[in-house]
Amino acid sequence: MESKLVVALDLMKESDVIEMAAKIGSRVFAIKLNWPAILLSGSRIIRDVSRYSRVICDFKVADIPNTNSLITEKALEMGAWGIISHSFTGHDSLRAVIESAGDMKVFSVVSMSHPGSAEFINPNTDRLVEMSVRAGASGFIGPGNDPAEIARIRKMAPGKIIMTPGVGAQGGKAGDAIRAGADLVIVGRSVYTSADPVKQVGNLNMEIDSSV
Ligand code: OMP
Repeated sequence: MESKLVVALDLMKESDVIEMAAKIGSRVFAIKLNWPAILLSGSRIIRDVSRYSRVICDFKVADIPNTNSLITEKALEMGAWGIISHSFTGHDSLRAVIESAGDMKVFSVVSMSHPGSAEFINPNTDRLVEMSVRAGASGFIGPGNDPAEIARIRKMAPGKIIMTPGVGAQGGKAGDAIRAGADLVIVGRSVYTSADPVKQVGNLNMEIDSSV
């Protein structure tokens, strides 16, 4: 069975990212790169990590349509498989990401895993889901540490890919997220700070497989 695990490599050293990607790349669905890795290494790290696994660019794109297009075109040029965009900036902004994404999947953030998400994002989750479906997003980011919320988003958007961070260091369990309807589970610290990341990936893959 293909892995449903996405590992977030929020490491601050280029050689650490590449070393970890080489170790775990063939055992995961994708590797997610966020600003920590990109700011230190430059966008070429997207291409370098793509040698080992699909890459999802977690840029949380959140700007006017023109700027969003420029950011998305860069991710596409560097060979990313997917990109994460905010959606609270509105239909035109998200649409610019989708129109510039080529073959890349676009994941729209509709609910987050940290407590502050309750202030502004969560009260608008349903509207964000509806608008993202209308704009043509491939899927969503939802909170892996809140299975009930994943289940709600699943019902609102059948057929879309739900990717869920918040597992491990933020308290969620991979199996719970999958049972609630997640397609892919994002895990960062509990893999890359583990004494044996390859074993940890194996354990998470087993937990996920036994929950499907
Ligand atoms: P760990 O908490 O170390 O497992 O990392 C989680 C990863 O998922 C980090 O790269 C976060 O930036 C990202 N993330 C969240 O933690 N919460 C969210 O609501 C959304 C994301 C994300 O979009 O990936």
